[in-house]
Amino acid sequence: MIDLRSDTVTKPTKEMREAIYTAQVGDDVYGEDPSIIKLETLAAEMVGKEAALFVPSGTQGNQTAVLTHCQPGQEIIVEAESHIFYYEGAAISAFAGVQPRMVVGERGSLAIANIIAAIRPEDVHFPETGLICLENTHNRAGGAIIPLEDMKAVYETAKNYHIPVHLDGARIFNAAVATGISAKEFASYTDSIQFCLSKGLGAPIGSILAGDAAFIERAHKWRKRLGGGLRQAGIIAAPGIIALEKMVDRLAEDHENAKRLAEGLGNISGLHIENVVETNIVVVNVETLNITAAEFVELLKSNGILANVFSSHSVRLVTHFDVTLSEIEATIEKVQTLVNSLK
Ligand code: TLP
Repeated sequence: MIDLRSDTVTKPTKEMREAIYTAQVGDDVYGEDPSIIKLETLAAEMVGKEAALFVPSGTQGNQTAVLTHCQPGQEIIVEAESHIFYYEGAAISAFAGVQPRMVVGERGSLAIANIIAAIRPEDVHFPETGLICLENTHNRAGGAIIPLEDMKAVYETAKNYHIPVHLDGARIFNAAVATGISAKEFASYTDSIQFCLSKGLGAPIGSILAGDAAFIERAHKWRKRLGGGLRQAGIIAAPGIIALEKMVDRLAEDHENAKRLAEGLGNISGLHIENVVETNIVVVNVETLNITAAEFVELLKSNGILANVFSSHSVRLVTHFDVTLSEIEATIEKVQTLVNSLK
């Protein structure tokens, strides 16, 4: 099977597995796990924040951030198709007791005028705006990169209104590698950032939440409340260290493969590439084939290719470490044959 469902499917490398075996561990709830301390120190440094906290998943990292920044009864500004809103089971409302204020973005970027229009003035009827969330790269905008200037403008606006900014940077290193702008620079226009070790960077488990020292201290308590206080967590931090030290630069290969995939699929009559491919996500529309995305995904599967339904007529394919260029070429050929058979 050629698995293009997500970069979350990557398996740990041999070096990561060896690191797991030999990891120095301690009880992290007592703050005594040397591998966790090493990972958090490295991670904080890489995104230019005072402190970092290891969390088991990106979702828990985002939710811990919302819980730490906000009070129940507040409203948070989110892009209308952001992961925090779209894919996290309404956890912001269920756990943090905040409601989302959706702002429709342009390729994931929020216009300043739309943010200002969404910020609540003081009024007895209104919730307070407690947080602005950004996502870079933006998953449902097809891995779009939010330009650094846009992040800066949002951050400056937020500061004027004394509202914190959280970045869901699950794939911030994809943005960094694609632009040559460091993750640290992107993160400088945020109060907190969550990024994933377990996507393109190939670690089996884990994400990082980073921010200033006081924020991370409070986040620590929320992580515990959510059940994310882990004991000998060095076992899972060890591959995360390798992910950060060795797996960042190679993301460029995934981006090249995604561009080749989009080019190959885009040349097949009946298929339309919906997104501008900037990183590792390709969104293919199949509507003109008179077939639904779910049906197309089933056909792909019976031809040895795994992809995800993205909307009624579009399918998402994600390139990653465990897919080679020759598998990308094979995918293009198989899809061509499949589409021919439908005509
Ligand atoms: N995204 C997954 C699915 O949940 C949709 C995927 O396959 O792309 N932020 C962003 C932008 C993400 O794309 C994801 C995962 C997360 C947060 C959550 O990370 P995990 O899966 O570790 O909870």
